[in-house]
Amino acid sequence: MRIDILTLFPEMFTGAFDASIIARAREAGVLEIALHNPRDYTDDKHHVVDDYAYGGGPGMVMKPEPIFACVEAVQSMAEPRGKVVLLTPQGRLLNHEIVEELAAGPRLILICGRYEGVDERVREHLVDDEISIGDYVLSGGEPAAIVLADAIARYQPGVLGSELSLEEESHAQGLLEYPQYTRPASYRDMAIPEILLSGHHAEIAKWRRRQSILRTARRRPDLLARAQLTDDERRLVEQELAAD
Ligand code: 6GU
Repeated sequence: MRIDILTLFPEMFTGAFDASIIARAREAGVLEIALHNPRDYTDDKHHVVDDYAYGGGPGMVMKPEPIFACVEAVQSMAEPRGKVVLLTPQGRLLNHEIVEELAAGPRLILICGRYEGVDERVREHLVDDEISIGDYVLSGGEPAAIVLADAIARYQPGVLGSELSLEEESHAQGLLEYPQYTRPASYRDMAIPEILLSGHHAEIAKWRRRQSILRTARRRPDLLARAQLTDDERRLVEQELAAD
């Protein structure tokens, strides 16, 4: 998969993309990430990328011409053209399903919004989708692009150690992950749950499923409503929550 990122601050990405999972995906050749600066697509002497808002008001607005020129140049660099996504707090709230959807395509073009906004014509005539990573405001879309690229990288084949880790982890089944422990089995008088030392794989799987369900019920009831639970599991949740 190829991800092109348009940003006025490409230096914000060094580090994030040169370590851990994303670096591994890039080295393995399953993920290509290219950074592009709309400032390089201006044709005036001062490379101006923003201007005052028509109608007045505080803050600068990103000009349309450098963004259109940059996206069009990037689209002509490779096939297919790729979905154009604007990162903005006004976008669809990012979740597991949206990551899967965006990770499935061979190409994605991300535009990082900056300043107080982006000329509306970019939204209306260039962008296919708008994504937000939460209900708070960042000073720009760059951290959100890093979040999205990281989440997408984990869906590329061969990136994770085991394909099972994807299916097991939080949100894949609509549930939060069960508690994890590693050695030592007892640390400062804090012992791990006995069951994990039993060697009974079926019992351990049952315990983990139960922990996932109860943890989700207590922390994220909104997720549990959509998760696929058996009638027995629904009853378990009712009993346990009643006892809280
Ligand atoms: Cl994608 N951009 C900005 N500027 N702020 C955000 C965001 C994106 N998602 C949440 N807050």
